[in-house]
Amino acid sequence: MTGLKGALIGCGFFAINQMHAWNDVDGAEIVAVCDRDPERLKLVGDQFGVERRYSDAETMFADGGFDFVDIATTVQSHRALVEMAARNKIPAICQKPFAKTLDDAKAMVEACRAAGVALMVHENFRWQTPIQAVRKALDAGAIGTPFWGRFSFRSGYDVFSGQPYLAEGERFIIEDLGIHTLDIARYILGDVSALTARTKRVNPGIKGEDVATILLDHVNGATSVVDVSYATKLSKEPFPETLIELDGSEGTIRLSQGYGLEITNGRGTTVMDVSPKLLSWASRPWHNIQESVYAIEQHWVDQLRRGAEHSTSGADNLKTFALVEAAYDSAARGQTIDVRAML
Ligand code: NAD
Ligand code: 89Y
Repeated sequence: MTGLKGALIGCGFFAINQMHAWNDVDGAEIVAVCDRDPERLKLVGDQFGVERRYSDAETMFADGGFDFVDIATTVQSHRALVEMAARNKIPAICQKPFAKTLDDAKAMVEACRAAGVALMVHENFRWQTPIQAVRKALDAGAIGTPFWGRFSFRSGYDVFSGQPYLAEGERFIIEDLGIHTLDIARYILGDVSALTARTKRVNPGIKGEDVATILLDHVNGATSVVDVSYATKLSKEPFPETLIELDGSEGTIRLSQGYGLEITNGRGTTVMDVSPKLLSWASRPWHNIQESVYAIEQHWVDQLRRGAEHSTSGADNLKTFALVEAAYDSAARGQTIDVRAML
């Protein structure tokens, strides 16, 4: 079967990972790149040997010649670019955060549904090797029915040097990083009915919140805590690891710093190393994220070829994005938010 041809919009900091991963993916290649910043366009075009280069997405769509688009811009342009893809009947991948508001996100899902094109959000954290290992252990019934969980990301890593815009927005950690942790909580314990959140800004050099503590009521009756911080200075920096604790009717799972997975149940305790692979182009400590970029891109191609729904389809991601909005709303009003009423 011939490979799919893709076009990438947004040649910034994170797109480098996406382009490396596309080189490794079986069944797809990037044939055109687009960025309104000529320096970034040249850098990515030259580094990855892509001849077709555009400063304007409309012109690229008009020229065509590709089967899907990978939108790697920051959130401000997501709605316009996804709707452009839908108008041109081109399946689209959109980076997180999916949209600026839940209403925008719903409109984007509807535009792609009406156009009959696939839409996947690049919500890659659930594709990380350690997270997949936790999902597999649960599916194998290792701890029975989980009734409680904690999904924790606490770090003092300087994310601002690579992504300076993160210091400038009114919103920071929930929208940027907590969005992944909330998605992992949904992936592991299922959809959420209600949410309560508290936030803080500790770092005086940024505008948004850098600490959030979020309590989730899952539809299946489980309770979990999602706690995220970029103001936590530890002797051994854990970036970018998500740590997980799960208690179930028949045992417990602990995913701890250093990618150790411990499962305790009636048969005793097993300890496994669930470290991500260090891909040829990857570098520590980002390799965990980088491997998941490859995994989600391969999933995009495989499901597109089968005509099957993606794990993080636009429709699925509305349920994660609603948690982001609910968290800000809850923190602002000091109230518990009914998440189901938002969807
Ligand atoms: P960036 O600012 O470095 O790059 C964005 C690029 O898009 C810039 O070069 C800009 O010129 C270009 N651009 C913006 N609007 C455009 C438009 N309408 N047409 C053409 N080009 C346009 O940003 P980044 O750090 O690479 O982040 C991009 C996205 O990736 C963000 O949404 C961020 O949250 C996300 N991200 C995801 C992960 C992950 O693990 N999934 C990790 C880091 C960043
Ligand atoms: O932008 C963020 C993301 O999606 O993963 C980590 C990050 O790069 C910084 O928080």
